[in-house]
Amino acid sequence: MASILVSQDAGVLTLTLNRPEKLNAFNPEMHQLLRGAIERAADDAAIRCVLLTGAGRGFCAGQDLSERDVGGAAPIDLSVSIGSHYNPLIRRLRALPKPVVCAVNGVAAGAGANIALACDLVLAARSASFVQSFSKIGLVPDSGGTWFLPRLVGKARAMGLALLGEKLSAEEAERWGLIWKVLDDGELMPQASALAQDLARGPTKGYALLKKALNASAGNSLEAQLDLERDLQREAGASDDYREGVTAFKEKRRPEFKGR
Ligand code: LHQ
Repeated sequence: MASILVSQDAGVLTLTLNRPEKLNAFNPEMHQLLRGAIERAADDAAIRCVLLTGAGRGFCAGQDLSERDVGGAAPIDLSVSIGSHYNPLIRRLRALPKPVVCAVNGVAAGAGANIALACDLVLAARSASFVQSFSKIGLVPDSGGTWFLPRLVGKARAMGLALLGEKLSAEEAERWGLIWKVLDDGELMPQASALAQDLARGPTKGYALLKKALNASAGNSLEAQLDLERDLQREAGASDDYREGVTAFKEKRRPEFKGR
């Protein structure tokens, strides 16, 4: 069985992490397949939204620990897999010029939690949970965790999550503003797919630009952000979809966006 399942429908590329017996923990093959699928999403204009989820009862338990041999005399250099796999994945998700919806179907732990947080809209099943499990094995939150957490929930909660490594329920995650929405378990995939399909019918170019603006804002002054908004709006205003949006508004009909 492939460790990533890929399917394409109605402009949505659905990627399912598929090592359910390991709660979809990452091994090198899974990284490689996910990388290929995200590159395909970037290159193919027919794909206008990506939906990421997991098979079985977990979303993703981070790095596969059963593949780590920590018994040798020399320590393992963890920066190698971070540099070659995890960091490029986070950068690729953030830079993808299309919305990425994450449907967290079960526990999201370690890098698995932070990969979810790197997506643009995070939905979670009511039974799902988020765990910064790194401290339980003596590690530091990675895959952007130390960047996303304080920005999403504030320093106090970020520090609590990181130090204690306790499970945060999906409902609490929603209340804290860590994720977009919690849904009943049976509703997660139907609603996530419907949302992804809605986004795939949207003004993809405009979405790419607004994603760029929001992702840049954490590192910008208001002055710099105002300049960036001006420049991105110039680009958005030159899109076919802006023309279609205004025309449809005046004609009192639904717009038919082409994504460019
Ligand atoms: C697993 C795993 C797993 C293998 C559950 N591996 N089998 C990046 C780069 C470089 C280096 C280091 O790290 C990183 C990033 C990271 O992600 S580090 C953090 C790695 N992940 C963890 O520490 C999480 C470890 N897992 C857990 O704490 C628990 O399994 C969670 C909280 C995720 C779920 O707990 P439960 O619902 O009680 O399930 P379980 O523990 O019974 O797990 C079910 C099965 O999945 C079990 O196998 P078994 O054969 O006994 O049924 C686990 O061994 C396996 N599994 N996580 N990461």
